[in-house]
Amino acid sequence: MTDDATFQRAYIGLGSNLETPQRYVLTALNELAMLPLCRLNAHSRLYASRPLGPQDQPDFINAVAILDTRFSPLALLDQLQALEQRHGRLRQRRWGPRTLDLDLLLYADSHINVPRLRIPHPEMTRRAFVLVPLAEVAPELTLPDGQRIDALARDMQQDGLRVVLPER
Ligand code: ROI
Repeated sequence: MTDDATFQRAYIGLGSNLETPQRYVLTALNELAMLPLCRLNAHSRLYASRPLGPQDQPDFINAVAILDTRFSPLALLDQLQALEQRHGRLRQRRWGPRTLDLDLLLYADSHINVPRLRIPHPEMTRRAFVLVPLAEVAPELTLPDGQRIDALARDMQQDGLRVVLPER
């Protein structure tokens, strides 16, 4: 028996659209890899996406990471929020531009609904910039309600979503 048994699989959505968004996302991936009690299992390529919400803001860079963790969901959320703060998370208005967003999308097969945290992330199935990178790293994944991620991603309007890193 290895201690792997205590790791739970979490999926994290990353997003940034201020200053140097590719750098923010790449740095955040490195920092996820260095979190205590966690192992960065995989991450998607980096995608550029048109902003959902107000259009008078720059395009976003989005990616998804698979993080195996021994933190509880709320302890992991604390870690992600501390990481956002360390990046001087700038967020002037709701649905406006931000330097770094880290969304806890899924945690094992958990359903969580507390004021600080809802899992699965309530918006994830409506967002191509989440579903497409998620299907890239976890094509076999199903949501706790049985929906397949690859099918959801395929059925999604992917307008404006394009891979920017690695360059081809
Ligand atoms: N739009 C895109 N394309 N990507 C995001 O990560 C993102 N994040 C947000 C809002 C402002 C809703 N729009 C977004 O928080």
